[in-house]
Amino acid sequence: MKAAVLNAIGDDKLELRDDVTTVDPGPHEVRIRVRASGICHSDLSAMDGTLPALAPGVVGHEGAGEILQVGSAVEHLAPGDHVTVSFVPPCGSCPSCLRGEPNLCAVHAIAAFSNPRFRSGDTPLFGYAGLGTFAEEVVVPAAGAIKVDPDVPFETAALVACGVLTGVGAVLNTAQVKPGSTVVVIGCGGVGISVIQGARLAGATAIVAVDPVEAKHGIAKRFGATHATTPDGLEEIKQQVTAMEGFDYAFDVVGLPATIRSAWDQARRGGSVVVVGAGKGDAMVQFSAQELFLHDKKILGSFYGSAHVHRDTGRMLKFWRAGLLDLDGMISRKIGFDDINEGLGVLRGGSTDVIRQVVTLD
Ligand code: CXF
Ligand code: ZN
Repeated sequence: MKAAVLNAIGDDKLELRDDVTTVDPGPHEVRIRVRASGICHSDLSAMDGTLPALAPGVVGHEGAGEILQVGSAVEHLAPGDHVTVSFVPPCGSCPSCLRGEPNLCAVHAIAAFSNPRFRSGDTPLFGYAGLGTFAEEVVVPAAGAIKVDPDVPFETAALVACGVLTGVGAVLNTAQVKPGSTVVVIGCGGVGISVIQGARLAGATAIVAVDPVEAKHGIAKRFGATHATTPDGLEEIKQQVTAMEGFDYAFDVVGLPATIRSAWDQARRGGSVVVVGAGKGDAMVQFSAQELFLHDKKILGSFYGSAHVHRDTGRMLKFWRAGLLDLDGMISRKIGFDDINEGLGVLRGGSTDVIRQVVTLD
């Protein structure tokens, strides 16, 4: 089958191969025919070493498709079921799962670092984040396949698997934004736009979108931002919107020390600073010992939108059906397998009008 292979960390291109195979599904695994895969910034972060990944491997972690085969112990899924895939399949019995934090379950996520589920000839290939959705088929733990209604387009479902759960989940689950709040969102890519949509859904009355690319401002407003600015104009808008008190919630959706620090500076005393952006392991952010206590701000990390993937995937799709989340409008480009490198280049270049590109694998 076809798969896009990252041969070495640091490569800026994937090798498009047609000789890749998957392992056979074990008793608790399923084989999925991938039908759509979003291109997420974390795929670039895997390639350039910002986020941990193993090479050689198949990239892509935001996908949806159809079940082809189920392992002998899998009872809740059957061939033909439509599913999204999760990069954190909840095991259901570890301390994180038992305390109601299945997004933090490390059981399958760690196993993925020692179990390559693809091969090319004699070479084992790892699936990025336990997935590898830039391939025609994947084999994943059954707990990481989430059934969706068959009328949901695969492209729409794919977006939920990473960007939408991460962004909307950060608002509804992590921050629990209250109606009437003021919100600032730093970074207007696919996840930032999901945060903006989540804030609108939660009833925020002011949503300020911040992005250095001015062409993103109109896009952000289309998804619910009430104001949009480059970083330079942010102080002035903060003054207008919050009378200089600062925002109730400040979301960093970039993951750089400067943007995380800016989120801190934009939050009011007692407000919440939510770190959604996936930053580097060695990038440090500075806070003074005094401001940490004096400002009483809550710094909240948000991994995978603090989501319960089996609860929240259906919840996001209900919002979509009710017209409360515009998922289809987030798909700016549909491209084929052969265009994956071009799509990665478009994302890397910070293209002005692209929210999400989706690779269709029919
Ligand atoms: C990432 C987090 C690290 C693993 C891959 C996905 N989140 C969003 O893109
Ligand atoms: Zn992602």
